[in-house]
Amino acid sequence: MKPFCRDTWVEVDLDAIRANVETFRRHLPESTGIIAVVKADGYGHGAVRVGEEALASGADSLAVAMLDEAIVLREAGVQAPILVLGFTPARSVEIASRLKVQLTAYNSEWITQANALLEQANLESIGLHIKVDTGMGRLGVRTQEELMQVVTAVEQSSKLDWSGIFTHFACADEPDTTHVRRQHETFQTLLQSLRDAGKKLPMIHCCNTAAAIAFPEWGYDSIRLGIGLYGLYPSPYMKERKDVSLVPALSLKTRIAHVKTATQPMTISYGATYCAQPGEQVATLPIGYADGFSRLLSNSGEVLYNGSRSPIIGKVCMDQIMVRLEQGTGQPGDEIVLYGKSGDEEISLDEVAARIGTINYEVPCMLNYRIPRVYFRNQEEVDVFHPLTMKQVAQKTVNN
Ligand code: UAH
Repeated sequence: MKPFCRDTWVEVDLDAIRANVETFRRHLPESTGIIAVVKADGYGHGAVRVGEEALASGADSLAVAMLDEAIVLREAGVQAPILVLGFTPARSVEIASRLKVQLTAYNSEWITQANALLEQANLESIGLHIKVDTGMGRLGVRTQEELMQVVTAVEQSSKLDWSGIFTHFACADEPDTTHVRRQHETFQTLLQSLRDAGKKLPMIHCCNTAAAIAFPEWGYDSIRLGIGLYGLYPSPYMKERKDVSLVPALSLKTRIAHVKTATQPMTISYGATYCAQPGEQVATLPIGYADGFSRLLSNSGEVLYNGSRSPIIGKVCMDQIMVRLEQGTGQPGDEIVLYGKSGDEEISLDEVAARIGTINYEVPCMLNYRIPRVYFRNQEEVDVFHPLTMKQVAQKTVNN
């Protein structure tokens, strides 16, 4: 049975994930580990499959933004260490304990409350990573006093193990390194204050993809590899630097649903913002903004048909778009590449991001549960997961 009915799908190249982990492995000092960041369902690529591939390729552990994402990984059978990078309500520590998931902390009241809940329920202790805010202004302790308070609270608790300390950079992907260097210095000063107070430091980590590329010497015990895992650069500037060569893992494809040739002026889509002229061949494709294909691509984006570009005409609808096939030979069922390569042409996620005025991170994250993820290794399909039906519909080979 065909694993999904509508012919619109994401392809994820697991060999690209592997190659990207190996690239960072070579780029970093040997003593620096890799935490593969698979939050937001692996930046839209599928957290379980990508996480498994990253671990099999040399990553040591996984990180997600919220505990619910860690639950999904555990339920799928992932046994590697998982760290939640974001806020977890204290009431959920019992789940973290049962699933052996590490949490992030930055507040001594939270630590006391979490410890009490674990003691009451007589549960196993959990690992905590202390988050330090050195200039992101998001989560974390900011001063030596706050840090010492939190460390003391963790040390005094019977059910919380101090497993890590980390910070997150705001501007590591920019040519001006003033801000990132200042953040790193603040981090170093705070770490030193702990050493001076006689504390034995746990795992230290601060680099995201951009910092890992630009400052591999700041790797400490581990980096947190997000966007680079997926073969994307954190910014156009980071791409231009050419420090590492990454392989994009994701393509988005569909098949033509309907083809018509205008015999007289023919308006296209809501608002009739485009008028096809006689002779123009118009193809309707089954994807729309409800799939996470941005409406900002209306009358602006392009797709690839047989290796050449075709413009999106008219407004992107909820479930469909129309394109003008310049070759004029399209048939229902013909494959169209929305993101990715066709022949010598490529529509990169960077290109799409630039067109809609965002960053490449957002483009795959927008692709949602309506689109099945098809996984490839050695150019062969090895797995399909359809989030809409929550079904793992096919599994051929998973391990090399
Ligand atoms: C705390 C934290 C994040 O929120 C994200 C990442 C990964 O960033 P990149 O995708 O830029 O590598 C790491 N850490």
